[in-house]
Amino acid sequence: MDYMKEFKATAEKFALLGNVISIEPYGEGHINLTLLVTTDEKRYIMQKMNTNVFPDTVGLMANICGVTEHLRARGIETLCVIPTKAGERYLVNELGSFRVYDFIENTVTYQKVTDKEVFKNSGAAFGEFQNYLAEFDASVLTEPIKRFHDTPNRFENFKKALEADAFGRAKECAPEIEFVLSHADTYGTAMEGLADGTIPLRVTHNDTKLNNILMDEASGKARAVIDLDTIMPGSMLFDFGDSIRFGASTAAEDEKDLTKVHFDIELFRAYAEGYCGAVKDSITAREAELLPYGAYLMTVECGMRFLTDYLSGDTYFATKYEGHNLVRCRTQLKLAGEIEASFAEMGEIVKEILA
Ligand code: ADP
Ligand code: GN1
Ligand code: MG
Repeated sequence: MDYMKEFKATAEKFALLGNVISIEPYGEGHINLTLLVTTDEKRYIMQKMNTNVFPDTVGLMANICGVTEHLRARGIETLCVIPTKAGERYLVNELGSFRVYDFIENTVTYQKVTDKEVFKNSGAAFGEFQNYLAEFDASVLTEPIKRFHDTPNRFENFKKALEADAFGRAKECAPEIEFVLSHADTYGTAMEGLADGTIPLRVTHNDTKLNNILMDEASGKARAVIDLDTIMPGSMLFDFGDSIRFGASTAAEDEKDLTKVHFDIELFRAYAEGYCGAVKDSITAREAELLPYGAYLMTVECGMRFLTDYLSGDTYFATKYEGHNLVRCRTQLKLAGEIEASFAEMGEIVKEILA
């Protein structure tokens, strides 16, 4: 696709500095179409928002503007929404719904951990982000996706997709289906704890993978937490767990060679040091006890979601080839099994850190 031709007129509707000289696809997100827009003065990120996943664009952009204004007022670097020339937060035209952010320069996002220290820094940053959200008035937020980390509900959706088997793909994934079905009794703990009050309901990010944080190119310290679409009430277990799911693996989320995919307990330790160090004053004993479970839950849930999407014909996550979601599902289920087998050791590490 000629991205410049397709999206130039759209980009020019925003209050950009300079003239647009190029537009190209950017990053590795699975949900929005992310474009790097370069003008003769500076760079921007323009996103065609995924309105199937996030139908309430008004509420979504209000959440993002509310949270980023709260952060900016405290001197914390964050996404900066660039309005349209007409002063709107986003633009709807015949191509879709678009928003623009300043490009945060001199930063990198990692698709895989290459340095333990950088991963620890990301843990500290997501923990601090949790602290900032705790000060934020949750009553002004809308819930962009209902039941986002309600794993038992995800399991019900998985079973419906399996039952329908609309693309005849179930026969290719018997071991994965068996794994998800046989772990059914492990999915309820977080939702039960939130319902009975033994786990505090907090405002959380809910999508804390390593490529949703910008790290300073030079120092390896975190600069800004991004991808703020899923900020809503949730549990600390979700934020901690999702970072471990993605980052404490020895391979990429879509590695095809499963012999390369392992849960790395030393990466878990590094992240836990960063994260727990930041939230030590607010984390409850029950949350601390369940951090290893949170890592397992987010991993098995993500595996189940990739499998559901594969069975349903790949309509939710962006895929680059047929079978991409199944490849992703396999890495997640392998990791989930290894994490489950490491609960005792992980628990000791958390205890040591919080002692
Ligand atoms: P998705 O919801 O599809 O995951 P993201 O908002 O996470 O989309 O953006 C995809 C990628 O684009 C990020 O992982 C990051 O690499 C890059 N990115 C997004 N926003 C910015 C920004 N403001 N500055 C620099 N890079 C960004
Ligand atoms: C999606 O948007 P992105 O690519 O950062 C997904 C997460 C999954 C993740 C798996 C809104 O995150 O929930 O954990 O893919 N986001 C949404 O990599 O569904
Ligand atoms: Mg993202």
